[in-house]
Amino acid sequence: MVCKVVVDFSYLEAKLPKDLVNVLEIVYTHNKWRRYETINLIASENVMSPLAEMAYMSDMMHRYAEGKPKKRYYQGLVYVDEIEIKLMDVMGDLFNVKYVEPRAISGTIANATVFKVLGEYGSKALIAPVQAGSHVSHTKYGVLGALGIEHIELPYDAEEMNIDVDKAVKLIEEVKPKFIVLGGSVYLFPHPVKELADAAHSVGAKLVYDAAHVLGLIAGKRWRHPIEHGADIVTASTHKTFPGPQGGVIFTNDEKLYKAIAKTVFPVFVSNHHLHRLPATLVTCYEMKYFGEAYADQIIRNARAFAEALASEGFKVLGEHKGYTMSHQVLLDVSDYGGGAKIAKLLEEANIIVNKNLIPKDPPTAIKNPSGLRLGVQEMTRWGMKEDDFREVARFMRMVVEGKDPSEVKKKVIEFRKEFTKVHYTFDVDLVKIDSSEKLPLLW
Ligand code: DSN
Repeated sequence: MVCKVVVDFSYLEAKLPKDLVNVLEIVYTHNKWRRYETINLIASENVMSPLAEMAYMSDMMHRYAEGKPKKRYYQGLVYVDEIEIKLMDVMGDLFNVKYVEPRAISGTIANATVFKVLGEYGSKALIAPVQAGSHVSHTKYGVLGALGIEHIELPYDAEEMNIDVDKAVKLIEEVKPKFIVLGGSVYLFPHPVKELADAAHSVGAKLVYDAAHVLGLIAGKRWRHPIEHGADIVTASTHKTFPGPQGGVIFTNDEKLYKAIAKTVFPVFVSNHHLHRLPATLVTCYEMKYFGEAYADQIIRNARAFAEALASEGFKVLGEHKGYTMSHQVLLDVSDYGGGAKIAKLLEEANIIVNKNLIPKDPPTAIKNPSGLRLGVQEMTRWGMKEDDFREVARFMRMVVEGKDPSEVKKKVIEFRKEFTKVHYTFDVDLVKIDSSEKLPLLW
């Protein structure tokens, strides 16, 4: 696909009200900036391939499909049903699981569904601690709290940067929770699924693993499969290391749990499930079937190389004693440079997009100006970057923290980014050939 299109705004201005053209200009400017001129290191984002985007931009986005395939409350869904059934099959094969529930429209809705199935008002749940990366939906501040389920944190081992297994097993035996939640949003090393699943099952509890961030690494066989290690249910979103459209999904091998999940996602948390994401998710499943291992492999290599390069450039990179990272993420302590809020803003001025993040040494109250930055390599890997390219990104980042004018670094970033305009790890087809002389008013 030809990615860059010259949009003829003077043509649009002649045809449309000015305010409307302004809307299109804002979208166009966003697309140009975020898609082609920035180095995106937000660990929870990615881009779809042009193929998946083509499948996404369909009439299905206008339709309603409450209920399960072939048992809908609306007519007109013959082809939606075909896609949804196929998606459940193909995703089940890709992830080697029996039951796939694709109707959760986000990772948070997937978690809400599962927590409601497993707990009730007043139940207890043991949750990975914030330092070990739990997501807000796992906590008393998010859907867990909204459901009235008691949030009890698992103990943390600062040296291992992970859950303290011995203390966690004791706590599970003592509390006898309804369920335990592992996985999350900020973690470098795999959580101890097997050890805690055994302990959970011995007291009749279920283990839920939130694989939102690592779903693509699991598909590419570069991250321990939570269900193969004893988790009862996996929840995830479909747009981080798994580079599909924004959405959620739930997996299990337990028929009884699956039936309860399917009855809860609709009608409790979702009515319509945003149908256009289903064919795009299916296209992404096929991409991950054929290219997922190579993609996940390069993500892991890039994350390690990036961490090492950042350390060589003088950054405090967390996890050195454990090889820095086993995921797509790298965590920095930038407190010496003025903290995460200040550095994230400066980097944005240089067209390097990151998010400030709490790191284990921070109190939860430091959320507005934590010590850390969370960096993810998955999107830039999809745009084709390799280890040496990430070494260059580390150099750009050093220039910024050492006081070089961010607008000067921005020029270098825009130039550097011109090498990476094609989505990799997908099928090589030209979907649209655009002759720039036609001046098509496309926005991407
Ligand atoms: N907030 C997202 C993240 O950045 O990890 C997850 O929903």
